[in-house]
Amino acid sequence: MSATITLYTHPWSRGRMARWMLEECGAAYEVQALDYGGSMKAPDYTALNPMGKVPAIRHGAVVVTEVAAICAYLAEQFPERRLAPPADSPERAHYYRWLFFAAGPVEAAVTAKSLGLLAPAEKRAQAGYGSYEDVMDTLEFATRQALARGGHLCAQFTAADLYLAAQLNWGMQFKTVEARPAFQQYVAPILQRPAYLQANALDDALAAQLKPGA
Ligand SMILES: N[C@@H](CCC(=O)N[C@@H](CS)C(=O)NCC(=O)O)C(=O)O
Repeated sequence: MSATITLYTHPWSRGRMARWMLEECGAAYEVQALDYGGSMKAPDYTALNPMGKVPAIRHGAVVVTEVAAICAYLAEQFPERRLAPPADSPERAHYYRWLFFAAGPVEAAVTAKSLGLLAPAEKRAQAGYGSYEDVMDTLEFATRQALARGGHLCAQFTAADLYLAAQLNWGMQFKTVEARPAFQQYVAPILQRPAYLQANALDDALAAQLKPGA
């Protein structure tokens, strides 16, 4: 792993998930903290991510945006960390299934719920997430299955657990995800991982350095 990795982030953002993944990988990386509405929307950053959002990573010549994609990419760049099931293993199916479910229907339903913009009952067939309740029930199915097999979505901890646990934890804190017992039991041990604690400590320290409102 020779090329430099740069993490573009804000300490109070989804960038926390990307940093957690970098810590899980044991990656050496530089951090570029951007401010909301300022450097995040400046031309030198929108040239990398036209969305003007964080996180993004630059790794040598490539740029990766979208937290789930960053997690999947890094898992493949650091195979020795075993953060994705082997490509030829049936476990890979669970990995893809729940990683994409979390990045798609979960993210969309939770955001829609928090904005009061959930699809009305007669339009649910057109919404990828269907209904908020169906998404919660499917998450209950996934987390119960994970708990029954040792606490993880696949045979071992993977980037899919990192991403789902981070989303559930964030959502339960902000009350956009119901605090169901299965969610709490699934998330609690994952949040004890040393890489999670280290990433949070680094982002808390970064937040303390930022000027108010940045
Ligand atoms: N789909 C993106 C969402 C990124 C996102 O919305 N980031 C927020 C911070 S959590 C952001 O940068 N907002 C600033 C803005 O839109 O101006 C991902 O998963 O990475």
